[in-house]
Amino acid sequence: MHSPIIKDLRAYLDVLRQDSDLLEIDVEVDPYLEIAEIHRRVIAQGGPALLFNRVKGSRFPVATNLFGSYARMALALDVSSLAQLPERTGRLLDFPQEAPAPLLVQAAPCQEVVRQVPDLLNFPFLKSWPGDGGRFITLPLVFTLDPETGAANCGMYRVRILDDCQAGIRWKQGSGGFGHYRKYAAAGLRMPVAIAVGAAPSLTLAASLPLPDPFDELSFAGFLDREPVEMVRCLTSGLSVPARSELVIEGFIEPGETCREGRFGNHTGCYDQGEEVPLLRVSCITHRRDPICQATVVGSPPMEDCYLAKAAERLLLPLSRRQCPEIVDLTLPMEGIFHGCAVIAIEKREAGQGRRVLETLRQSGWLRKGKLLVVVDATPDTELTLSNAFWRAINAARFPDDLMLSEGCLGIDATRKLPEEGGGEFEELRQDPAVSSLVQSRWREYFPSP
Ligand SMILES: Cc1cc2nc3c(=O)[nH]c(=O)nc-3n(C[C@H](O)[C@H](O)[C@H](O)COP(=O)(O)O)c2cc1C
Ligand SMILES: [Mn+2]
Repeated sequence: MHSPIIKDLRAYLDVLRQDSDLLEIDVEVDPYLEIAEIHRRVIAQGGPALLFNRVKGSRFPVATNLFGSYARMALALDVSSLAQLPERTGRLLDFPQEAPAPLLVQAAPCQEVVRQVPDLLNFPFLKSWPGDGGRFITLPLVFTLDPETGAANCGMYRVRILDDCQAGIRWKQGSGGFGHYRKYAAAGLRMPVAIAVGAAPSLTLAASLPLPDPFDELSFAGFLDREPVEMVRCLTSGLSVPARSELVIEGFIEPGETCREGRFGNHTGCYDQGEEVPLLRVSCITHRRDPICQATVVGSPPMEDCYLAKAAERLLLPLSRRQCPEIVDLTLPMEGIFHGCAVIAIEKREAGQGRRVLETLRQSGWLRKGKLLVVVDATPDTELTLSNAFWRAINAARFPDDLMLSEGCLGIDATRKLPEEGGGEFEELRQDPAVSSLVQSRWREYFPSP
């Protein structure tokens, strides 16, 4: 017994509408800065998802802030709370065969309209900050293939619009897209790329997840949806894209061709200066008859991407538990921008365990690039909050003994130290149960109601 599956962006918009968590704005707004500023103010007030129906210079609407709260992130993944997510990935780890392979279909909504002559500038992509180099696709699903194995990758890498038929793709070193790109470049081959905009929430989230092998984004999204993702062949390349997406940009990267992509106002609160990135030459654009362009605005936290990160945190926790079974919970502070910072609560039983967890997490897995990793003791019956973790950490860590400084990362073993680690005895503060129940039963005597 499940609610209907959210198969695409518009199905999700309907769910938001029913939940009265979508605000439609019908006056004309400008995709240059104005939409971003409205979005920023709404998210700061904990406001609803936004659908801008009349966007200056384009026939197509823009949807933003669709994931910008805990409630919406849960709604998007069809759970009543994000706390239910670890169980879902736990199940996937136990039964990987339950992740359905994507399904290739013949006819697709995303190909209702075909534009042989690319006209990127007719679409309402946003410029968010005054110093941004131009307009960007901020929630793109970038599809590539490994030229050696044929394996597909879907990653979220921002795309800079250069003109009607050219764009820059900024996939960082270490990302799936970059790995593919390097292989095409080394072989001197042109690289097909397809960019989907506006897809089912499960797919959008999967594109942003640092999923380790052997999980791929499409099967993972299919697993979350309990249904295979429907894919369709691109018209100008051998790639496949989600059939129910709103808009697809197909193109190629010619060997050696790059462009400058920045500047871009980022979640550090400052502009990325931008770098030389591969140049995408668009071969065609396809879309639904009435495509809705999903976008987000990046800036100082908490912004919408922070809630994607919180969902990622819950979904990836079981992976860390596989690495280190003593891990009970972990939390990624929003200020750490995704996995920049993690507080990891462990059940400590033996000397050196805190340091070993740090070493393991640094070696491999989705937290390996964290800048600040803090291991604390798990507190039974209390949720791992930042305040709680900070209190534990600042009191239990000994400096510099518990610091582990390595290239790019500060690890802190803030677990309480056992006697063999040079620590003292410790005993949790706990009231005498007899006194506790006495006070409980006499409460009315101390504070009689008037
Ligand atoms: C809103 C948003 C924007 C992002 N922008 C970029 C980006 O421009 N470049 C990049 O390499 N990663 C970016 N990421 C992070 C990647 O999506 C993330 O690392 C993901 O794991 C990439 O998929 P991959 O593991 O298949 O490479 C962004 C994530 C989000 C949520
Ligand atoms: Mn990947």
